[in-house]
Amino acid sequence: MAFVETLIVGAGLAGLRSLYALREQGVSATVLEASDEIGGVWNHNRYPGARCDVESFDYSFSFSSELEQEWRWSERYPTQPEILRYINHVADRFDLRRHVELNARVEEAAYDEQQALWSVVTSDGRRWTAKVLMLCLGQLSAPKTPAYPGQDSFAGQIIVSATWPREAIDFSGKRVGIIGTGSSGMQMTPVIAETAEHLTVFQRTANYSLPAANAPLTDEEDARVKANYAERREQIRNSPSGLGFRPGKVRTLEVSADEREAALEKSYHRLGFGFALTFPDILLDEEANAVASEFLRRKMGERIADPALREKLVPNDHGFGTRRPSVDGGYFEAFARDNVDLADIREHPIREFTPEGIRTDVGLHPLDIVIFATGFDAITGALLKPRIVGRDGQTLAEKWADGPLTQLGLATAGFPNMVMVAGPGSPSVLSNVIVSIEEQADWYAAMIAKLKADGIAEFEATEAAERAWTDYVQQRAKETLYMKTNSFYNGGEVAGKPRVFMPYSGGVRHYRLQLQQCAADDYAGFELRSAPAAQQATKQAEHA
Ligand code: N01
Repeated sequence: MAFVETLIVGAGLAGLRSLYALREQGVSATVLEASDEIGGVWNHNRYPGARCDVESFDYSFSFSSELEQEWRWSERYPTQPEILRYINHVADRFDLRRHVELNARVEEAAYDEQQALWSVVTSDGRRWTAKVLMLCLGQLSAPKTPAYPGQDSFAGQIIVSATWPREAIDFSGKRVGIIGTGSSGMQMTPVIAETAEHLTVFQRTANYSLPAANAPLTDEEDARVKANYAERREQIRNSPSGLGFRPGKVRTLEVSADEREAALEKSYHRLGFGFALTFPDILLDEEANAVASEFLRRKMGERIADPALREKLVPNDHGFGTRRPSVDGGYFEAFARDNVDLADIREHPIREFTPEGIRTDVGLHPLDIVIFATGFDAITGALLKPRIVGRDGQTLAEKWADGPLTQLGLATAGFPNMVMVAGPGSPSVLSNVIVSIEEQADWYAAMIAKLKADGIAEFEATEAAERAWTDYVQQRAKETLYMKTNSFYNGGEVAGKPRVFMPYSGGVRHYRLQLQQCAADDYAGFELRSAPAAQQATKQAEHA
């Protein structure tokens, strides 16, 4: 049984960055990774067209100016292979790999209250013990796949976008079906359409999307950004979602219709996700949101020539931004091709799979390959996959049965010496997640090193603090339009999941200030104990 000061679970961006931060603070750490490769979601989501919709310069680590200067991104929005190369480069460049155990899927982590130690078992029976357990499991990493009647009888191939096979799939001569029209489905559609004999996109909910305006990065642009990288990073850290965009100052309806149109037009072409910040109230006020939504509907409509198709592909059941919009590279245009069709499964649901394909109530779609681009059990899904047992034998799944409870998105009461990165109660999916990861990783590393130096055996979020923070997260969400629509922000993506708003919507800057304040107040909201609570209780009982 190997002992390590901190055991990190997951070798994606969060796990590797946390490992680096801990090592810098002199804390030993090992990362357990289920896969045979590092990279997390960027290792698994290898579907054609997979790409990040945050700009390359900003979807990267800021902890090393040498790294920033050395690495050359090739496009404005990085592809999955390029991000995976970057992650591998970082692992080698900073000698992180030797602290990563691959093929180590954590089945169970249990807290020994007397020893204040986490004991972790992987699926192949290996065991580790650690003072601190750090969960870096991802927010969109537990794939959600439907189970249709007859699915097993399908004679063709079923592929899940989030666990895409490593070997190349040849779509030529194949009839392909994609189920799901979130970012994954929208990204892969135009790419697969180019080679497939026929492509059917099965849409349940139409999604907002902006054109990606992707382009190769020129040497001039690369040099310009690298000359002022520190300034750019500062701007990013102080922008609401960690993307560098500052919200406009004037409210939507305070300007004339012409000015409004001009402002929306400008951000539509230049900003990608910044579109939501053209005016400060687009995600806060229904009237403002209706204006932005209408503008985007018109823009999407202009990309679809066929009026019947336009009616179906343009969303009309929710406001822009209340669900995660997409940034696409030719999604709507793909439907103009002769080999691409839309199947509206809201109107005509999928009844069953047959050996030949998918049957809806209007007939059979003959298919050779079906792709599930059906998303994830978001934010809590991956955290609840392993059996995590805290004090008094309580599991994390039991503790969070009515929704996640966290002190500052960091930790939960009853699970001492356990923290999570980019989990519920933190900006996570509402931010450029690398910004959130770096913020938390450095904060945790400083905290763990300090508590070690101070001889603290156990730290634990208090119930009062986690209740207060979780209520505050809900209250901030109520100031927005995010609860108006079912989405993976609020548990609406999985039947039976508690409907609570999970990410913190107050922005990365405000979140950072909260973390700083917590540390300055001697880790307010946490109990710090020089000996484990259980040992203290035993001693008290002996002396009684
Ligand atoms: O998943 P999603 P995703 N039958 O949940 C449909 C990040 N990401 O993998 O809305 C039929 O958005 C579902 O329909 P509905 C990014 O944060 C980023 O696409 O439930 N359909 C929806 O259309 C993104 O937002 C990038 O009615 C079913 C789709 O599947 C997040 O990951 C790229 C269904 C799921 O959409 C998730 O994106 C990719 C069923 N049973 C992902 N179940 C970039 O950076 C679900 N659906 C660009």
